[in-house]
Amino acid sequence: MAPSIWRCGGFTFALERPLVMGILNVTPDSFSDGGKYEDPLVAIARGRQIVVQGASIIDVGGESTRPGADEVSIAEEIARARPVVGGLARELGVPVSIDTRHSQVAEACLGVGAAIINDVSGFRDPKMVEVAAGSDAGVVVMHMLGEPRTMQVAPHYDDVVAEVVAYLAGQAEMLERAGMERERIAIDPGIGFGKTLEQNVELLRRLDEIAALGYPVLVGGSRKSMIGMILGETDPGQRLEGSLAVAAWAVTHGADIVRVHDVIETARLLRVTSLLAQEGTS
Ligand code: HH2
Repeated sequence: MAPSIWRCGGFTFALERPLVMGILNVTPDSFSDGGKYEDPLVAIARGRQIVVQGASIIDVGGESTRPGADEVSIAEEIARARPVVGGLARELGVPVSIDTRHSQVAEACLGVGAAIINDVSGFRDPKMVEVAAGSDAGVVVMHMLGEPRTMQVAPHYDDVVAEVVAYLAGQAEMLERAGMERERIAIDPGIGFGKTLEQNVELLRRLDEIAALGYPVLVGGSRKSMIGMILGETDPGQRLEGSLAVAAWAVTHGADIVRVHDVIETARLLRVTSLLAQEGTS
């Protein structure tokens, strides 16, 4: 059955229409917005701006997980993310999410008001499970094959959708066994995380099989290389139309949340798709 709410700390989303999660990377090396928001004051100003533009969630990341990215120290990741999460959580009326694979970073950011843990490694680390279960935060469980440094080296699946579905179902059940309420859990197929173009396309085509698990579904295709490959476009800043196409496809095939760089454009797109999806509007 389709989920009706997603509970994230003190916030509860009624999943009546799709939500925009605005990306705010406070890193020097993210594939699209790296280096733009390293100054916490600039990052906080950008956070405010994307809420005005229509973001219902701000996702702050202090480590790039692009293919081949080098790892940063935990201390550095906390130093980058915590002031921005804290600043935004204090002043904004929307939940702030921390995009991290590291339990210490999640814990530090929950301490300053983060309402969501977005873990691209899908809560594989028992310490991350402990931190999440001991909080009231919402979580995003994402599928990634291996780890960012090597994930794009010849990824192989017999059936990518079946394997991603089984993984997400298993991790979500594990979180529930650890004491987390079901209504706090969202799932994400992890576009671009250990997947070829064909495998990403297959996941989007069969998104309904992921949605059938009954958790809110998040899709993050924004400006990713799958769009670059389809359009022959190497500059991530020139992938807007492709990103909008992926967002429109995702929300009409079961996604509840889209994670995007281009917030105002996506919010406007979703106003149209949401109206078209409503019954009895003609
Ligand atoms: N993609 C990225 C990072 N975090 N989280 C979720 N839940 N889903 C995603 O698809 C996802 C994510 C990668 O994109 P970005 O943050 O723009 O780049 P980088 O990892 O280089 O910082």
